Amino acid sequence: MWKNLEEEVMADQISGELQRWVEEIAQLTQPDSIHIVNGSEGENQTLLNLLVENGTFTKLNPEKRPNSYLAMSNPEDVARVEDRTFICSKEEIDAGPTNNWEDPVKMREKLSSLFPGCMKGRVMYVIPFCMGPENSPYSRLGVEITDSAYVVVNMRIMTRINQKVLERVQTEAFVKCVHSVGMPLEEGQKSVSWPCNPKNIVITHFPEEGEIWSFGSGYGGNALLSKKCFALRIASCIAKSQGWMAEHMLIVGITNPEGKKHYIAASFPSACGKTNLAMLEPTLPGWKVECVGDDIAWMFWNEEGELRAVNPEFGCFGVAPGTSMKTNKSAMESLHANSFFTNVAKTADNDVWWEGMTEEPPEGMTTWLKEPYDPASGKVASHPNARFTAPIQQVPCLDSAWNDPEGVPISAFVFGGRRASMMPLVREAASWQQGVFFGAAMTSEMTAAAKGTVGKVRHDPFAMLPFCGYNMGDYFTHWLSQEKEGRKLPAIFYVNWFLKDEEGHFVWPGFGENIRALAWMCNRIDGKAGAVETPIGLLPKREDLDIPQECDYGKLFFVDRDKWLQEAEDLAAYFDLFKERLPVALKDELHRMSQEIGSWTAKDL
Ligand code: TSX
Ligand code: MN
Repeated sequence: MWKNLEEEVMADQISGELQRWVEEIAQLTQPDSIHIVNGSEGENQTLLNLLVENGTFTKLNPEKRPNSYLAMSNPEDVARVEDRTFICSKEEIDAGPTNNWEDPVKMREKLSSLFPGCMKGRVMYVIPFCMGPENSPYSRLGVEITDSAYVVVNMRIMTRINQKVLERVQTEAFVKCVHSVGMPLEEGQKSVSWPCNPKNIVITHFPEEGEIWSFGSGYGGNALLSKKCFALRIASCIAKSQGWMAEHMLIVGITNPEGKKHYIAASFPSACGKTNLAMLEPTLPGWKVECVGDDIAWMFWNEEGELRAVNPEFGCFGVAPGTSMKTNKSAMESLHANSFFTNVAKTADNDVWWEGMTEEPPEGMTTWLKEPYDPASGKVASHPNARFTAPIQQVPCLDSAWNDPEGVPISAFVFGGRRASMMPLVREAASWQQGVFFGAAMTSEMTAAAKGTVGKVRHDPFAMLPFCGYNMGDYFTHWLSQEKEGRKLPAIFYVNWFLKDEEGHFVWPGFGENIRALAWMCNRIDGKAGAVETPIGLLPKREDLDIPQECDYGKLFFVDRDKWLQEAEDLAAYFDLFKERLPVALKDELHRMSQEIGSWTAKDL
């Protein structure tokens, strides 16, 4: 039964624990055949042809977008499903109040009802992958077993897959990832273009074993297990026990006109334009922003006490709608070829389109639901969570150190959120403890892009709410514990690009103009810019922040006492969720802030 697409014998290809585990999963899932993925060009082309043959992929117009493909998913399989995502630690308290917990024994029983025979009639692919630069002390290995060829070709863009990595996973430790679309085929039954099993979706993590099992979905973070499941949920658990950090952060290098460079890592909840910031085109002359990563950062302290960051990923899996030459030229250019698109619209000339790409939709499109597009219908052409998959090496503003095995040194963390009022444009934490408080207190107003009530404020500490693999209270403690003798602690900032005036107009131009706030941060790190102490942190001195003429400093930095007292009350209630696992330091920070705001009178900034 051991054969791959070329009918070779599997036992000749893999050995050790990998072989034992692959055999075990094959016994369980009963695939027709097994293919060990090596990442070669030829193998990739074979899979792409197969995906076109099966109707999963449509090849896009090679004149417009060479070597690129479009997939339309099952309409019931379009996003991550947080209510079917589980952390199965032995003790419920170790998953914490913000995760779904299930008893690992019970969950294994549930998996035993789902996985037997689930790959019948399909090929089982074994994908060895490396997260982070190869030959780096900071990289980690994984192997994903999947019955989805779509997953294989996407993983080939998103992670490092090659012969060398295949050899390494036979002798080195790796995270075990098992994935099935959950749709076995009867003898002679033909598959559908997007196989899945929406009613039985479950994405489950065993942090103590370092294992991930995912069933029923072929989409994004549910199926590309390297990303949210491994690089964030499981890696956050490993990082906690090994003293490093796995964060939901972009990484950029910012160079000032004198040529001095600082790397920053920044986290934002969804719908705040994180990918746009990762590829920012600065409007201030002489400033440069270069991209190391757009989603995840793994960070480690080196012997010199520097915090070094690597991007564990090898590609970008970004939200397409809203991406345009105006909002993100770099992203648009990185998609010119060798890219995949999922749930965007198809144009009459076999290219792609999504809401926001151009002001006017082109004529004669097919929507993500495979229907003719009618602009008068009021229905969208692309799904709001439609995605592009693009190789990171195609990002034009890619930083020269993007693949450095030693990582890049982090000078600052930036947290942010979308708030129409009261959160100033930018502020700096006066201490590490206050900075951790900033992260723990992160909030964002929901937009129409996500489900939920538009405008409702949602807590999303460190933008890790759905991605922390253990108790969030312990995660706060882990952040606080980074403050140690001999370490060059990064500065911590909090930004809000989304302030509005009384008429509901944005008071900050955002996008490339955000470099002005980033420049103030760099100047603060270099000791070249002043700040004013307030109860909510350090605000830029008027003369030290270069804002556009049409902007009003007073509107960008007004500290509304009543609103902040309300915010403090709300935060206290949120923090109560974590009970005895909430570090006292955060309670202290909140208490101090409330006290100071209560007796604060706005001084001239
Ligand atoms: O990504 C955004 N960023 C970060 C850019 C580096 N967006 C898009 C968010 C949706 C994902 C923004 N939207 C930003 C921003 O800084 N700011 C805004 C709000 C805004 C929208 C439109 C305008 C101004 C601000 N238009 C004009 O001023 C003409
Ligand atoms: Mn993300």
